[in-house]
Amino acid sequence: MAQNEETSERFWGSFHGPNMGYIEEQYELYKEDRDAVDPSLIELFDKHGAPDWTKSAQSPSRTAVSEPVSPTTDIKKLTSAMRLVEAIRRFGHLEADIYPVGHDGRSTDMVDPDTYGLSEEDLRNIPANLLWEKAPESVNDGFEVIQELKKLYSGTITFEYDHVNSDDERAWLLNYIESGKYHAASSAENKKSLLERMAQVEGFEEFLQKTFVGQKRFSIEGLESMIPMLDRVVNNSIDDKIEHIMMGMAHRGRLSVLAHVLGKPFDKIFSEFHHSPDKELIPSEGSSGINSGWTGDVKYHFGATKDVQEGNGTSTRITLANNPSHLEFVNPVAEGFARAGQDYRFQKGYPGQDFNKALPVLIHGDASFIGEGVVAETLNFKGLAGYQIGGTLHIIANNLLGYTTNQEEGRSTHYASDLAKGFEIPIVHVNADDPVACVVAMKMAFEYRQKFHKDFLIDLVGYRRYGHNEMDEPRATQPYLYHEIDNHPTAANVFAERLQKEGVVEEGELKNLKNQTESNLREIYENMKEDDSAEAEIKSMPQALTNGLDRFETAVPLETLKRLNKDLQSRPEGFTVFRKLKRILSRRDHVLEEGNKADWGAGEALTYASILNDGIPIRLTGQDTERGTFAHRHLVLHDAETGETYCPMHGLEGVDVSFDIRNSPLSEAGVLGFEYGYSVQAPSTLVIWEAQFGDFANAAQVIFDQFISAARAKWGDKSNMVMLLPHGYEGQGPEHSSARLERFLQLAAENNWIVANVTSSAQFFHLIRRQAAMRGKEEARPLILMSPKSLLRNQRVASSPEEFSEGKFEPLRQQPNLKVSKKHAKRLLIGSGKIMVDIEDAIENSNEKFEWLRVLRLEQIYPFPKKQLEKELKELPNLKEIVWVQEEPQNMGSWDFVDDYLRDLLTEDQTLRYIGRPHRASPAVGEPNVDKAEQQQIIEQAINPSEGGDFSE
Ligand SMILES: Cc1ncc(C[n+]2csc(CCOP(=O)(O)OP(=O)(O)O)c2C)c(N)n1
Repeated sequence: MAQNEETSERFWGSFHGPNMGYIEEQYELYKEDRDAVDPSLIELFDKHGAPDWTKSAQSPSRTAVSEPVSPTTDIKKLTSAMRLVEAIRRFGHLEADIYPVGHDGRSTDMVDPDTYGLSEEDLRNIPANLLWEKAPESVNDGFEVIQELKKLYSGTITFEYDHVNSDDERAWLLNYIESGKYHAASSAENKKSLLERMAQVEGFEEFLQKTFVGQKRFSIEGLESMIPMLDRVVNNSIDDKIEHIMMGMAHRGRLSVLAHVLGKPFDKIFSEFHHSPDKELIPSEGSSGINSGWTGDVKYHFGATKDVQEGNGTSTRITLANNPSHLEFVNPVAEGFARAGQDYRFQKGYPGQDFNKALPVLIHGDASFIGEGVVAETLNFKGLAGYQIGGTLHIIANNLLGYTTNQEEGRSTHYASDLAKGFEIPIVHVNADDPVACVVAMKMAFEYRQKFHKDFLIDLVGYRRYGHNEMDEPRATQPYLYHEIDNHPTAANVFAERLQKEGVVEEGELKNLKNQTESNLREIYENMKEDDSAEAEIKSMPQALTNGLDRFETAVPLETLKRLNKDLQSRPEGFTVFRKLKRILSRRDHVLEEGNKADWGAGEALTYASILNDGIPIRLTGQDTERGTFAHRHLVLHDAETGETYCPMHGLEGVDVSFDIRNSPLSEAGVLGFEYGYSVQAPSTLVIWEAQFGDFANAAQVIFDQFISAARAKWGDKSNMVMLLPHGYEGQGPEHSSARLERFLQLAAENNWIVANVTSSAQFFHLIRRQAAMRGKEEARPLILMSPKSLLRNQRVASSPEEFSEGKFEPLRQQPNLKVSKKHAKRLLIGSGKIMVDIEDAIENSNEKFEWLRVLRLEQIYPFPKKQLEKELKELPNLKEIVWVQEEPQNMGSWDFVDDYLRDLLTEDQTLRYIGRPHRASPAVGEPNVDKAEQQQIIEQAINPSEGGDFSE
């Protein structure tokens, strides 16, 4: 007999007498109109089907009429009790003991028997197993069921999983909670070592407080249990042979995490409080390094790595990502780290993925988790094939406050964690004063992640013993809360007292443990050979970054390119490409034949194919990137008959590395952070992110500002990732014209990145191949590329086969198709991107000879090719003026950036002039005709000899 039937039979078997008649009647009604019966009965009939006796030939209800009425069988009471049980499971958290301080007094009637009209006697009359199928032996009746379930759901740990839709997961969670597994008594030994750990954490923070009076450290105090929780993650990861733990967290408690989890040496931490220069301090065992760039960062932003070696030869590496002040933006970065750690890229096609290779752990603030949108963007990755990482463990370091802002001012939800519900993430709320419960919560989180490969969230509820930082006075803004905190014993004290009561430790144990910690730290501190008199050392960027990028060879033999193109043009047998697309793609068949040219789409495909052919994996993502926003790419084909997909990059003969192309979710900050993180952790892979239109990238400004442009200088993190930002004035209005080039140029310094705007498919080919070639090297740096829109279909940017098979990227490029008369040149017209193609067009369509005009394209704006331009200028003996031309308004584009460089190169009798749109508040006009007229005016001015004076000899 199936288990369900058995359960239902047992269930119906408990009804006697008149109740059977009532039930039967109700069941008939339910069959006719389910809404006509009490909801509790609907639930019952849905679950157990028809009452057993109605199935047999003889209706026992009639024969049983004379049986005595038992209160046990009062169906109303029973269903009410069942509703109460369900309410405890769903709402028990509302009256759980999860607040060490600051409980706002909120509770709920939903878990009160009175609400259901149930007395103790009513409940005692119901057999336990009617209410709770798997009730422990010791639980005898309904009343005890309620008591026991309240202990499970409303103690110092509580659960929310009603929003999880999967039956399997719900059953697992329910079983985990109700089997008592989670609250199984910890051994005395475990409790003792937990106390020892709590004493170390508290002792460390107190030592810093006493020794470095008034210095910021964003102490963990009030949430000390976070450390044993992380210990649990590390130990479980080692047991499960997880290779990487990738952590992201903000300032709160970071020094404690660095010291206790990442093994950052105490003396290193102390020396940073002295503001003394970096010393050659030896990392503690396994701690393999603390990153640093040449301008550095404040101590509570640095990350670290630590290798934990196991006896059996396996090892787990713990990485804490460097973190900027901007809260929560590290989340997608750490997720990108994890995905990079899980992907196997040395195989054809998409990369293989092993969730067990990397486990991400994110620690959030309670105010920022609910407040910062990037959190939602990150949570949204969890089920997406290109981004999922088999589950992240989230901890909210919930201290009830955000700076000086109270919870009710900071969010509209009941819990800080409520955002996670929409993503069906199970949530545990746990009282930070109960380290046993905290560790148990983490054990559950870990097991769930390993079983279902999905996210899990722990809301660690504690408080903040000091102000936002240790110099802040919180009593000015939260006097009541801090009155309570001031009178509240530390978590270690609360725990020690409990263990004393349980007879696990003696009185004074905690004091001894803390004395040990204190004397250990004092010894380390006193033995530090600090040299406070040492001059502050101003460091500079590595030599490699100052070298020219010229040394990378990027040409590819024509034969190789032809072979790759042939493979790109083939399809698996029987694959039907959509008719219209087939025609478009077939144009690429002959692009490498003599006399032909490869347009942007063909050149781009050859670029990626040749990089893969060099053994370098590629990950290319963005909104609608598989097809390309402007329908030029088509690197994922859809069989017109079966809908199956095929990526031509996966069919390249002899290529054994992955090409991971993905349409991204609609996000910029989240996805860019993810790709950046991926590129840092997978330095030998070329990571490319594409914005749909260039200026949508400004929704990811924090990632550009805090990570991509500055991470190397602050932290030493290297990335060679590419960002493709469509840019160009084509009459599409304010948000579809400019990629806000000026912002990237303003951030350009110390060779932090390359900013380019190229005008041929071969230039793109060499530039991107150069990015790939610098992978993992000291020269590595990101590339910001203004990518084309209308030029994608313009034959003027198509390149001949030799342009791919010879030469390299040219930062400064001659205007094609213009006869050059260096001797007669009076005006040097210089500009960047699409406007130069428009000018090429205008020159060709003009009757003018243009002997007086020299035109150069600045294809790499940063680093500015000063030497090449100097050389050019030397060859123009009669030059009168340099004219910068751009299609962007004067307060945008490159003008402000190039102005200084160009002015520096002028001789006394030369002038510098700007031609372009005037200063504007909005980047482009809305009306296409106006845009066209403006563009025409700029072009005419640029090539009109009378503009700017008479040049006649
Ligand atoms: C994006 C961003 N906005 C504002 C701040 C300024 N700030 C620093 S800490 C803080 C409060 C954070 O509260 P919470 O997330 O609860 O973390 P806690 O500091 O309380 O641990 C604020 C507003 C910031 N660092 N980052």
